[in-house]
Amino acid sequence: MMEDTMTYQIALILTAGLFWVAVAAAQPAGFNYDEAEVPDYELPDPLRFSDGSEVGSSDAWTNDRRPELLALFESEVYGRAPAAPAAMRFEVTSSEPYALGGAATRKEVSIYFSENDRPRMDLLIFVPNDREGPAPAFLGLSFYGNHTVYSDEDISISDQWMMDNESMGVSDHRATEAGRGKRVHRWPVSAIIDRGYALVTAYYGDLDPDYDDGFRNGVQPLFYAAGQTSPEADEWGAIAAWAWGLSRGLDYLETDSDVDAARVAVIGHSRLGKASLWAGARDERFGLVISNASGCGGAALSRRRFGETVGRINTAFPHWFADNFNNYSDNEAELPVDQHMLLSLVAPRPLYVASAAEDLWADPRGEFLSALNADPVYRLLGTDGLPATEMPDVLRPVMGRIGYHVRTGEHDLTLYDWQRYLDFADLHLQDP
Ligand code: GTR
Repeated sequence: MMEDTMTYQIALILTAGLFWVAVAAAQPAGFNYDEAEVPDYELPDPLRFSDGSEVGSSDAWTNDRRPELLALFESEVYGRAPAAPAAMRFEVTSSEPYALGGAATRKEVSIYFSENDRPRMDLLIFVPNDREGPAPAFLGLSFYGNHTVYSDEDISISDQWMMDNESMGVSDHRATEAGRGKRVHRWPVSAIIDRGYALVTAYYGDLDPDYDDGFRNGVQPLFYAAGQTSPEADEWGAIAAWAWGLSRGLDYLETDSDVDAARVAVIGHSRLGKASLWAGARDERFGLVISNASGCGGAALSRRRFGETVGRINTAFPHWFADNFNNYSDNEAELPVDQHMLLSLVAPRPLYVASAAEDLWADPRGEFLSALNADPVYRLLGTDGLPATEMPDVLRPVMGRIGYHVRTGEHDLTLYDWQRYLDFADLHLQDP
């Protein structure tokens, strides 16, 4: 009997071990997925100025340290971006008051950035009909466009460049009818509406197509100085353009009386989680900021050598960051910042960071540690920060002014994640 139990336990341990070997094998090869192999590293202190002096008060943080860090992330990581163009204008192009069987009003709104038709950002908006006053909202970009978010056949299909993907109905870099509703699992519209929130989305390629096009398309050329043909080394790459677009979405929402622009949560998954964090860090109008599996260049610490690295991300995606970020490829210790400082820039506003246990490429522990190392800034500003000192087990969310969970499964944005974000929004965005 004893022996049987022992055999059983050994079998369990072996199975678990084999499972994690398989999980690691499913990640890009040649990178570290072994906790024991993470070299020592030292994080820069958000509560010390670049000259080494201490940030002793919330005023010193807000007036001096926060701007110092923001400028460093601009020049060294994502690149500087301009203000909204003077020519920006909005046009409501459709409105359906009986969407979702009458539960929501569905609208489409185009944001024009100049007198020209393109570039242009097309918003898809669902607002709950059962509400008192303007609704709080979630705002996020999608990978394959508005028509993938919900299956209604009158949602417009983007005609912009798109990453080829047969299962999303994209061929020859164009979306087709076949993609309608193909991403509903990432956008649980009814669940969001039922909880009293609006949902606002747009296609990220409206801002900047996700390939290395030499910045000829997208929004950057609108702002080139005479003779300029690509961004300077400290100017915006694609992530900053996506983040900029999120702020333009919020500009529109400030004019829409169905939505409470002071209660907008900005959300994004993966590369779009990097964009939602950068949008939330720069633009203090966002009332809540959510990073879903944003990984390297998002919530995960760059100095912690686990999963994706700065060198690899700069090589695989040369158009994502400011050119200056290349200076830190395989040279992370020289970065004047690390990603816990990006999270700190959101303080004291509510921030949620989420990981998935099998998503080793994004370094779940590195994402948790980043949130933990942002906590002192939240506390200096008089909030409760992250109510955890150790990484919680899977499916054990923790929620203070900073929230964190790691769920089971792979790199994705799931209903479980959304339910936690809705719980977190209930804590912080209701009855302001
Ligand atoms: C990967 C990239 C990640 C993450 C992901 C995604 O290839 O290495 O940093 O952004 O793409 O956006 O799905």
